[in-house]
Formats: sequence, C-alpha cells, structure tokens
Amino acid sequence: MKILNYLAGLAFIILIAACGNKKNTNQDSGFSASSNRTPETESLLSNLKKIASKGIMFGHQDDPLYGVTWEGDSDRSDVKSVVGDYPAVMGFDIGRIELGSKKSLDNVDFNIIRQEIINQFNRGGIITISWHMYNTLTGGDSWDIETKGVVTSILPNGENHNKFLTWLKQGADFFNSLVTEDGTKIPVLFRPWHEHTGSWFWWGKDNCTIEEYKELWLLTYNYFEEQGVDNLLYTYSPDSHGPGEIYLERYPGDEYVDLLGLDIYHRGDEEGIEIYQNTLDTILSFLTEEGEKRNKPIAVTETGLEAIPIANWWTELLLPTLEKYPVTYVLVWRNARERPNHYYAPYPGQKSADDFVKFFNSPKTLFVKDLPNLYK
Ligand code: BMA
Repeated sequence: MKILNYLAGLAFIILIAACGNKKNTNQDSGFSASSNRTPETESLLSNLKKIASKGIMFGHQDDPLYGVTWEGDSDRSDVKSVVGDYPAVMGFDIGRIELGSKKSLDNVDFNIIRQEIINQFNRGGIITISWHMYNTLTGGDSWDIETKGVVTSILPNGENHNKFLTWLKQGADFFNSLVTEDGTKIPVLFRPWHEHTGSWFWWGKDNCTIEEYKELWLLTYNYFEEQGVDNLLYTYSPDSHGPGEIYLERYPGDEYVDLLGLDIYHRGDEEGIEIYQNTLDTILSFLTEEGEKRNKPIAVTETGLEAIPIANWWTELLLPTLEKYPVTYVLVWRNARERPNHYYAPYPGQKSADDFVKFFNSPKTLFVKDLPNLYK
C-alpha cells in the first residue's frame, strides 16, 4: 500500500509540474511563438489571424516622426495630410539603441519614438519595429559586411558574445519601457534580423551559416524572454529572393515565429512592374499556403516604389496583387526628410496622391480609424 501511495503521490507531483511548465500557447494553433506574453499581445495575435477578412491594413515607416520637408510637427503625418487618417500600422527602427545612443540611426530621439508608439497604441493602431543593429565586431553599421564572422563572434563562445548581450539588453529595456500611462505594456510586431535572404547586412545569407542564423534568432528570443520582454510578436521578414526553399531555408521554427512577412521593393519603375508584380504574386501565393498550414498571419512587412513616379501605383499595381491573398498588412518605407526623393508614401500634391485617396477609399484597405479593437 505504502509503495502505491508513494507512486500515486509521485504521479501527482509530476502532473502538477508538467501543468506548471505548460507553455501559454494559443488554443487555436498547434504552434505559437509564445510563453508568458501579456494578454494584449495574445489578443493582438488572435485578432491578426482574422483581420484579413475585413481588409488589408496600411502601414508606413516612421510616419509621425517626419516627412517630406518637415520634422517633428505635432500630430503631423504625410499619410494623414493626404487622406485624413493615420496608417493602421506604424513602423519604427531602433538601430543605434545598442550603442546607448540618445538618437536612432535615422537621427530621431528614442524618447520621441517611444511617445509616438504610445500615441499609435492609444489610437488603436499597430506598431512594428525593426532593428538595424550595428556591427559588434567592427563597430560599423548593419551594412558593414567587409569583415566576415560577425555572427560567429557574437554567439555563445564567440569573443564578442558578452558585448552582444549588453547590446541586446538595450533593446530589451526599450521594449520593456513601452508602457501606457495606465501601465499597459504595448504589443509590438518585432522583425529581428530581417532581409537575411540577401547579403547586405552582417546577418545576411553569405555572412553566416544557416545554423548560425537560427542560433542568432533563438538567442535573441530566449534572451528577451529572460529579460521579461513579454510584449512581442516575432515576425519573420526575408527579402524577395524567391518562394519555397529560399524563404524557409533559415526559418527558426514555428515555435519562434508568429507572422510570416516579406520585404519586397518595386525597383526601376516602368521596367520593374512585371518583376515586382510577378514576384509579389508568387511569394504571396506561397505564403498563403504556408500561413494556412502553420496557422500564422502573413504580411508585406516592407515594400514601395521610391518617389512613386507611377500615378496609379496604389490601385492599379499594388492593390490588385495584394487583394488576391489574405494579407494582414502592407507597410511602405519611410518618407525621409534628409534624402531628396527617398519617400514611399505620397504627400499633398505628390504625383500619386489622388490615387492614394482612391486606395484609402477602397473597402479593401484599413487605416487606423477602420480598426476594430485589436487588443481585446
Ligand atoms: C534604409 C534607408 C536608410 C535608413 C535605413 C533604416 O532603407 O531608408 O536611409 O537609414 O533604411 O531606416
């Protein structure tokens, strides 16, 4: 009897321990990159899985920070100046935070970025963040790829591992500091180590092995978890190097990814139309299938045609391709105030502005006022 009681007790303890360890995964998905995320973050993920049936959310990088010929004007946004509403999604970049710098790589104070993130959350919008992190080995920027072995040097056992952790810590502290006045932590779609299917960043394809890339992703994920960062949805954002094997070659695994993204640009305006549309079409068709299989929302995490010289680009080129697929959001890159012609959203009077109004009026697109509550 005693031994039976002992065994029953042991079984009970094991059962309790197993329940305690259970990952707080979403009920509706087999796999989800989650552990102890905030309720708002979990709600955002489940709402993102449904939003494509209502429309495609429009996003713009650095939208409220600056635009063509202006910077830091209160409540201003080039998108809002054209259509009267803010983008549903706003993208920001935290490059240079790792250096303890007060300003980002695009020269914006991190306190201003934080405030605009809070403002966007308060309007019910979505925030996504990329990180053009500097090169730990050389001290150069993300594009400094001359010296090989950067990733090797920052992984465990690498000579710069500890230094790299102090850099990651700066990012973790920033994510943990995204809190509203009433203490709610703001969910973010985080896009670490993006466009890695190309080789222009030190974490890119020719600059580290497949295994090293995956290790880098996991290291980031686990380290952030240790630091109590519980407000991120991890977004995988390869560049448009092709569907299938290339897209998935360095995929860290369903447990570490929440959204399947794609960065793809329309280059060379008229001549580039066909390549852009065909590639977008092919990869979105692939992502639709993968997204369904893995129960993950899909998104065009960066796109655009620099200086938008094609007047009907929005409704005749972009939208007809996107609307064939369950795309959650499409984000166009920044409207730089310091680089002439480096802009991807229209401003009043810009050649494609009227067409952008049509794009805005389409029942298929969503701007911030069109959004249901995504955080409940
Ligand atoms: C690039 C350009 C750069 C910028 C970087 C990070 O695509 O816009 O000017 O510094 O993104 O935002």
